[in-house]
Amino acid sequence: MIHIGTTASSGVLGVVSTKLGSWARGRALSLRCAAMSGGSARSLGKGSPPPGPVPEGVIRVYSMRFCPFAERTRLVLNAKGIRHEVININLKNKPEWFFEKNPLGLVPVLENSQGQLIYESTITCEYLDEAYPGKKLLPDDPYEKARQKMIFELSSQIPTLLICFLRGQNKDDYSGQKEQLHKEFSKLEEVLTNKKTTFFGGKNISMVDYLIWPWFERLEAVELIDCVDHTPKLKLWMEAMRKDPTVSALITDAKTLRGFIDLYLQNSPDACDYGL
Ligand SMILES: N[C@@H](CCC(=O)N[C@@H](CS)C(=O)NCC(=O)O)C(=O)O
Repeated sequence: MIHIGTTASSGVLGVVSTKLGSWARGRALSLRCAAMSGGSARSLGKGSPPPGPVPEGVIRVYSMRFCPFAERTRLVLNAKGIRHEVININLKNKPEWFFEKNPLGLVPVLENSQGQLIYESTITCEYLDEAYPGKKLLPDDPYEKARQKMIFELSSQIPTLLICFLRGQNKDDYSGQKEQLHKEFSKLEEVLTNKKTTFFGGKNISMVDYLIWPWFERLEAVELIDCVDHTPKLKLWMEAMRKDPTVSALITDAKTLRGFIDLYLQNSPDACDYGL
């Protein structure tokens, strides 16, 4: 476990682990280590010195505590128990050197000890699944893998719609936009209905669940949780997701998310460190 930055959270699973058996305790511990890998450190901004090389045996993720895209990468890192460190970036006051990590200036970015850089959340997740041993999150079977990717594509309008809501764009067409979101959720409901499984990839949680989840985590904060009222299977999926130890270790409560969102929309340089 490695800390970067000036603060780190206390273990969120500390209390839980005392009530569990040895296997579960070991699992909870590894999750706690992952959760404590610097994910709650203050962000680095303009003028901060570039971080040194990544130590051997560790992978670094440039992240931001509230970023749904970076959350995908962090979920995969934690689900696979990969030793990693987190460097949070102040996205409203980016360090100059950050563009050398990703010319697009976006998080997440992975950096390994060979200095290789990987950006774009879905690419980082697939890279981690392929490059690291342990639990495989994407199926080996080419058709099943393709199916996961198709389901992911079915969800691809959701981020844009939610971001529109957040920014208060098209306020005059609020109900039209909500209807659109309903339709997007219905597509996912149909998948779960046809598959007859709790998760999108089958009876166990897998890559596609982790990729889609961060948007559903934010529904309450953006006051759109009623958009799943007509999709009971999706609701059950959300419940099951919340119970997954990897997911629950990274959940941010709706009030904190709202606090961050308000500052972020005001372009406040304090947004990314909200609550620290
Ligand atoms: N397509 C990218 C999107 C990543 C993204 O938009 N990240 C946001 C934070 S949630 C960001 O870095 N924003 C900084 C900016 O827009 O300048 C991915 O999937 O990784």
